[in-house]
Formats: sequence, C-alpha cells, structure tokens
Amino acid sequence: MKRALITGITGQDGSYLAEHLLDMDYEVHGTIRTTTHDIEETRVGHLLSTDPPRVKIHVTDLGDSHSLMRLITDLRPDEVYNLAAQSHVRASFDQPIHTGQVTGIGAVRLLEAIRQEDTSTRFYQASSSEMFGATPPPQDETTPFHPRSPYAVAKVYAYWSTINYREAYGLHASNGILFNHESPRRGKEFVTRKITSSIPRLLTGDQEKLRLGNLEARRDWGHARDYVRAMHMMLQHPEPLDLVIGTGESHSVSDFLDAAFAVVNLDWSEYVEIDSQFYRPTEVDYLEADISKAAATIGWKPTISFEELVAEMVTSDLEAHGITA
Ligand code: NAP
Ligand code: F7E
Repeated sequence: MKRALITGITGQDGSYLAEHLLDMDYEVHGTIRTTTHDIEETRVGHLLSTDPPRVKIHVTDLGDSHSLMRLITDLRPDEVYNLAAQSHVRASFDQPIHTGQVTGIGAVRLLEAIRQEDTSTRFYQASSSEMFGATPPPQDETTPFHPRSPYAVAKVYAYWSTINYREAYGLHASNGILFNHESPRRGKEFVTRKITSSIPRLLTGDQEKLRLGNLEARRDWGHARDYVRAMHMMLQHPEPLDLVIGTGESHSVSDFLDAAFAVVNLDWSEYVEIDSQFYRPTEVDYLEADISKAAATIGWKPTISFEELVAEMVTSDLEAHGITA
C-alpha cells in the first residue's frame, strides 16, 4: 500500500485528492496547521467521522521546518503533495511577506526535509497559472513568467526551487502548473464561489447586491475533481516533469455570471454592483491553457465542461439553502 502526505488537506484540492487517493487504496496522511480547527467541520470532516478515520491528520505549518522534518522522518511517505499555501491573490497584496514565507519558502522547507530524509519520496508542487501573469495566451510550459502579485512571485520561487531540487539532488519533483479550478468546495473568497453562493441569498432576499471587482478578467476555469487526477498521474510518470493543466477554454467573469444566473433565470445586471475594493493593484487579464504536453505525456484531459461546472456549483449552493433549481 502506498503512503501519501498531503499538505493543505483541508483545502478544496486537498479534500478531492484525499478521496481520489483513498479510492486507489493509498494510506493518506494530511496536515492541518492548528489544533484550534474544528477538524470535523472542514472539507475532510466526512473522512474523519468514520471509525477508524479514513485519513490521518498531523498538526504542522509550512512556516515550521522542524515539525515538517519530524513528519517526513516519521512517515517516510512514497508521495508528497504540497498543496498548502496562502492561496488568495488579493490577500497576498495585504500580506506579501507572510505569503512569501508560506507559499514560497514553505515549499523549500518541505523539499529540504525530503532531501535530508529520503530522496526516493516523490514530490508534487502546486504551481499556478498566475505565474504567467501578464504574458498573453495561450500559455504552455515554454511561456515566460511575468507574475503580477506577491502570491504569483512566491509561486515562481517555489516552482524554480522544485526544479532545482530535481537537478541538484535527483528528486522526483514535479510542478503542476494548474489553471483556475473550482467546485462546490471552492472557498467563498474566490470569484466563482462568491457568485454561486450569493445566488440563493439574492433569491431569498437575505442579500441585496452582489459586489464584485473586474468583470472583464478572463480565466481558464476547470473542475477540481479533474485536476487532482492530473496531480496523481504526474507522480506516476517515470520521470519528473512540469505540466500545464487546464481546459484550453477561457471565459470572462461576466461570462461566468451569465452562466450562473441562467440556471435560475435571473438577470445578473439587476444585482451586481462594481466595488473598487475588489480590484487588484495589478491584474492578470487573460489566461488560457495549451494542454498539449499533458495530453502527450501523461494522457490527461479534462472531463467536466465549463457549463457543467457552473451548473454543479449553483445547484449545490441552492440545495444547501433548501432550494431546487
Ligand atoms: P485552498 O482551498 O486555499 O487550500 C489551501 C490549504 O493550505 C488549506 O488547507 C489551508 O489550511 C492550508 N494552509 C494555509 N496556510 C498554511 C500554512 N501556513 N501552513 C500549512 N497549511 C496552510 O487552496 P486550493 O484551491 O485547494 O489550492 C491548492 C493549492 O494549489 C494551493 O497551493 C494553491 O495556491 C494552488 N493552486 C490553486 C489553484 C486553484 O485554482 N484552486 C490553481 C493553481 C494553483 P486552512 O484550512 O487552515 O486554511
Ligand atoms: O479571481 C476577478 C479577479 O480570486 C479571478 C487562486 O486559486 O486561481 C485563483 O486566483 C478573477 C480575477 O482567482 C472579484 O480580479 C472580480 O481577475 O477567483 P479569483 P485568481 O485570482 O485567478 C489561481 C490559478 C491561483 O493559483 C490562486 O491560488 O476574478 N474578480 N471580482 C474577483 N475576484 C474575487 N476573488 N472577488 C471579487 O469580488
């Protein structure tokens, strides 16, 4: 039985990846960063409420080298998926140093623990399309990076550190350069879930307006369930590699509004107000993946369309309010 460690298991991707690995009979371990969490209320609560729990949880923080080192020494995992991060782009402008410490140097703390303990451990780094930033689409593995936020800068540092540990120490260390991926488990601070989670409240009158920033930004939005499959496939490849993972289709925030409000037959322009606090000092205007290399090397392709993703998110948020679409 293979043993995997997922940092950031309580996040959107961590929870789907844990389920995916359990389906393949892995022994799954995950990190949470504090004991003050009510862990049963997190996205992996359903995997912990069984007897015995289906995943094992360890308390650590990407800021704490010593606990990471101890964890790797105790577990000696076959695969490590580094999904933990301060992952919110807008928040990274308010907390640039914290973001650098966690999202950037945090990856090196983990790589260093692996290097010192067991270099046969395979490592996945959650790299991001935000690294392309201002470089126009389509973006592939050869596209130059032009990061536009402290978050993206930190991800570029972690990306190159992953490659450096591969080249310097022979680690099987890979970067998945993932474009935006969403789901009903997406945090409500991200634009897609902010929109879908507002719809039931607008319908019931609990919320009057939906305040958003830049509606023109374009993103290549896929489904998180598809993308965690790619993470696992990358670590099964004989050689470590860096791969762009996306859908190859781009939509604006206003396209997302069109699709989401169409599910409930409402006109979003009657509800949406532009609020400058949701603009970023520097924006990423246009992301669209070229996924030819992922198709050719690991045979990955997405299975869930943009329309299916939006419908699933809206329906799930409506159901949580007892409303049927
Ligand atoms: P997410 O929902 O924000 O989850 C982030 C996870 O990191 C959470 O479990 C969080 O724990 C944990 N975390 C935050 N700070 C930490 C720290 N100091 N030490 C240890 N853990 C910490 O993110 P996601 O959407 O699942 O994304 C997973 C990874 O992929 C992230 O690295 C993200 O930057 C990257 N990524 C995401 C996308 C996307 O579109 N979703 C695209 C490309 C790359 P708490 O539960 O305690 O907050
Ligand atoms: O913004 C615009 C905003 O915060 C998308 C993270 O998972 O994906 C995510 O980063 C777009 C931006 O995602 C609001 O300006 C308008 O252009 O949902 P988001 P993101 O910044 O693309 C990448 C790949 C990651 O790696 C990150 O970890 O939507 N937008 N109005 C807004 N965005 C938010 N959050 N809130 C608004 O009100």
